Amino acid sequence: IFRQTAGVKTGGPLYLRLRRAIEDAVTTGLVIPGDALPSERDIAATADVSRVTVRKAVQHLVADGILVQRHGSGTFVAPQVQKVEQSLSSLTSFTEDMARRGMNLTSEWLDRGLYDPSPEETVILGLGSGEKVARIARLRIADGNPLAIERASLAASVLPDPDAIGTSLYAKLDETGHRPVRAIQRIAAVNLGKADAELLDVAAGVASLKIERTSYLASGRIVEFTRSIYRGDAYDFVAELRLPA
Ligand code: 16G
Repeated sequence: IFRQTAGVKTGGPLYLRLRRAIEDAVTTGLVIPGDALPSERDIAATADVSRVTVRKAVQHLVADGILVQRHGSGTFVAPQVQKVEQSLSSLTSFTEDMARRGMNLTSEWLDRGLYDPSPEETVILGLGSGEKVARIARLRIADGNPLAIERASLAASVLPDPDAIGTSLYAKLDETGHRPVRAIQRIAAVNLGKADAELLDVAAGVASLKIERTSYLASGRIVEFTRSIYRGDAYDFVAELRLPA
């Protein structure tokens, strides 16, 4: 790969050509996720460019989520995630979304339990005095790729035993007659902090999507307040727009 860029004097900045060569190698499967990149010095020698050029190309690829740097062990080809197209017009659960796509879903528990609510949770969920909040936080993984971190808060009266959720929160809520029928969802761009980036297996600072979902029961009561971080390189959110009536 690196030799392709050596000795070529035309065609734009060297670091961009090196970057393109590495990106092409990933896209065409010449190198695969988990492969280690040679050292900066070796790449510089093979490609006949300076180490500064190599560093710049690598930095760009890390920021794009194509490579990942692990402290002390080097630079690797990052897991490549096939983009998920997600409709913004139906109120579905993660489990249902993945099942429809034939993807294999696993979740890693980050937290679950009953807690004293924060003032924000008390207000949003309309908690009675002394009522606890059920918090469940999960890393959601599809076909082995971490796609999202979801942190949900529900009234303890709705979810008295957060440990009893199987794989799907919505399936559990369905069982107990608390499945939401409507939700307001807010999406904003954020750059990943270090801890979340590590969980999602991408570089800190990579663009991602912060999603807040407030879900309602038919009675109008808010049943769920969830803050999620979705990988920006893994999702396309799609909405159908119509002329205003
Ligand atoms: C979706 C929802 C999340 C909900 C979860 C339930 C977004 C951004 N989030 O991922 O609010 O808690 O589904 O999924 O869409 P589950 O039934 O698989 O646990």
